[in-house]
Amino acid sequence: MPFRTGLKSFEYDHPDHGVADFKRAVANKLIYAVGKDPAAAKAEDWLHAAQLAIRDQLVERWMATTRAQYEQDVKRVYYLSMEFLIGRTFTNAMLAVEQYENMRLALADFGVDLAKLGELEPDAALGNGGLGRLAACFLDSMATLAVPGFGYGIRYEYGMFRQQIQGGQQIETPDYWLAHGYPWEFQRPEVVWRVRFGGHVESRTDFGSANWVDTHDVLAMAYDSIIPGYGTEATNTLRLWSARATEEIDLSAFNRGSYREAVERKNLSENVSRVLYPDDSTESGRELRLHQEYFFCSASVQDMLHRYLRTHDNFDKVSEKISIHLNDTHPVLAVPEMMRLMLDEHHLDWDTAWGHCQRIFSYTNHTLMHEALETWPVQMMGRVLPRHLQIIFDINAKFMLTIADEHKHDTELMRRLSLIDESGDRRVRMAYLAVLVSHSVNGVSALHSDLMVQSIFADFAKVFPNRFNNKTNGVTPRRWLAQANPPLTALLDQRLGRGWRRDLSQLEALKPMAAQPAFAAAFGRAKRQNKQRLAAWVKQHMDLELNVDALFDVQVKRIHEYKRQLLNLLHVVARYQDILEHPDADHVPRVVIFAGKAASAYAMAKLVIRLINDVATVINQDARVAGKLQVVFMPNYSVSLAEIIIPAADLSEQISTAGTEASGTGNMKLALNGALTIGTLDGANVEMSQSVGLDNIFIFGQTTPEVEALRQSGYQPRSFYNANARLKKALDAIRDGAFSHGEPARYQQIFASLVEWGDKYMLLADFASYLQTQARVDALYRQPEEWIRKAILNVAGMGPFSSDRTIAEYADEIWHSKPVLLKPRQTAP
Ligand code: B1H
Repeated sequence: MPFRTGLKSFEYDHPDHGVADFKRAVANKLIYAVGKDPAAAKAEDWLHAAQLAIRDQLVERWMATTRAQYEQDVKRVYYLSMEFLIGRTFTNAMLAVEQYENMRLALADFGVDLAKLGELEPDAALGNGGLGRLAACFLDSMATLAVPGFGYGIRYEYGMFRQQIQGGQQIETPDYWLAHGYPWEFQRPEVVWRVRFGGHVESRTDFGSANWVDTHDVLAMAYDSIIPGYGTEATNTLRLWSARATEEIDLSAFNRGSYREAVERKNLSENVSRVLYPDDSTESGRELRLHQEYFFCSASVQDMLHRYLRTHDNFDKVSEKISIHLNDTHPVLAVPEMMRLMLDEHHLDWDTAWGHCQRIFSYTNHTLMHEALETWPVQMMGRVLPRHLQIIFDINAKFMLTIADEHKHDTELMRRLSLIDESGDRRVRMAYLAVLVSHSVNGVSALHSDLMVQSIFADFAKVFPNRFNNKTNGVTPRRWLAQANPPLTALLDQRLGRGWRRDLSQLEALKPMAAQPAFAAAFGRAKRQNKQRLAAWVKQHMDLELNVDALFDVQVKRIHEYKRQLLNLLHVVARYQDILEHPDADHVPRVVIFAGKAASAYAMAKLVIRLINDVATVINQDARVAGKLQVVFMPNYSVSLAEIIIPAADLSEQISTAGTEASGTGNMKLALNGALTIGTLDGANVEMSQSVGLDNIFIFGQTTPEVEALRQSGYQPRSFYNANARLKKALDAIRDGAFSHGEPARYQQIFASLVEWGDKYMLLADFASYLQTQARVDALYRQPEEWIRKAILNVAGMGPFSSDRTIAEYADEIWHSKPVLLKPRQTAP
């Protein structure tokens, strides 16, 4: 409840926008908030002061948006995600409120370079890869479209680990991103929810309420960050939960004289939000992870029900006012938690509560890979969340009854659909619970959504045919073009105006310009500037001089066997061997750039990183290929590094085995920045090829049905190895230690996994097609005008891949939410 003061007037300084206003604001922040004498201030102090000055610009809008949401009693959309890969905020916020230039000039008057300050800001890396970055792009688009969207997640103390390369190998070091504080967040010590674990259940009635007692409790404290929309007043909230011990120290232990025990218990509770699990596309299944998932689901659901009940005195309208979107299965515990609160705390009956849940929840599936599908041992869940396990059993019992009824007691079907996997140790299938509760289940590209209903959810699709749909992913053009690529942005603004930032379909107007020599030349100059910026980074951080005339061939993403960095590397090795064999031939110069992290426990992925680095060392030191081939592994791939690499790419490698990459979003970012794609018909590559036209993209390799057929017929990788001399030569060099002098056996496992152990992702089957297509890439690069024309047509075709389009579809077709209406901005509140 607000604190009534009886105040008559309340005046505060509205932040102004001019250069002089910014100078004053930054000076005041430096003195009064940072507490630094300008004579002693370090770059970080100026950054902090400037961030606070920009933050002031957002706060008024934020309050106005929140007020309008209450006044209009809007339907709120809660986006629940274990990951939000935000990256840096400072430049993004300045661009959102169109104050970059004013801030630059203001700081310049103090002798401070804004561009340099921006690079000091640490990334908020609270995510692994595509799934987490998608959540961040969605926050940006929800705000920009004035969707009343709230992100809910975990405020990890340690985000994605930092990757160092030592002796060619990945070393993980902790990312303590909060070391200097995080100026974009507001701690809300008064917004605290009790989250309970363990204990046992008393006085339970079937499908009714129960008493959950003797629990160990942890507190969830809210931290709010402001998410500004672009070109709108609308400003949303990302609320992240931080774990706190229930009592600062356990007084009873303290009084027993066991101070250490008391402190340890506090530490254990607070471990819940300590660290992000660094496993992309694989499920780790650890008990702490279960704690994390429940911790943030419980706090979020309690929080949103509390907000609802502030303005409603019963649950009748709950599904008209609340939509909860599950970003993969990681937040599925929100479902039994919602049921528990409705049954046990608010005493609704089962059918009413379940009905509300079915209207409230929707779910996105992000992967078909078996090892990523979350299941929790019944035994573990019973120990950690006994009440929730009961609720899940009750949900399942009702479901099984209906299936038995409607399908003539088909026990085989019931076994397949059950929320409990009864083979081996019993496990809860979280994806099935998500599908069962949700009124909408979507995949993230057309291909993925088709495969989803044909494979992992085939039985559910028969039972609930109307529940499944597609929402192809997108990326925010604000960060991935306007912010990351200033030279191209300037050119687009000059030719198209500035409207593409909010309506990316306007890029289509570039199509006729692709053939204009003046435009093409300017486009080429912008690309070259970005390549020079990347080369400067590599020079500074890796002491390597890149040939900027070379084709920049880029593969940046998590290191995973299914993404086939090794296929790329086989091409690199074959190319190297070809240059050595034909030294006088006319080779198109290339710089092959890799970046990405391997999950810390994923030995094969780490070995791939080491091989890339070993190959790079050999090739970069070999004078015979100087100027013709260079290989770079850029360490510590992150959102901010992506912003440097992506605008500089000529060629985008999207080469996963068909049917394995759910969508990809890097593919969209690279094409949006004028890279041509070499890729398989996988994920969103399929739709990208339709949008840019097959003449403007390099598609190769087996299609999904071909992959399937080859697998069925008994794939023999060795026959491909024996049949292709270039493939054999490249693989033999790796096996025999050409890149691991002194330790010839180092890469035998890699050879074996491909040639002897079945080559799960069929690199060898696609190698020939990949090499032929790489030769077509070279041929096109010899015709710079044709290359640029196609690059422009790629940018022109990226309109549909804005996350604004994606979010508009979610809002219309899944959430049924309406934008919040905001009064035009006034100077007084
Ligand atoms: C994607 C994940 C993922 N799919 C488990 N699945 C995780 C699975 O910590 N875990 O346990 C973390 C992440 N991430 C990616 O989602 C897909 O591979 C991409 O193809 C897709 O573009 C992206 C966004 O939809």
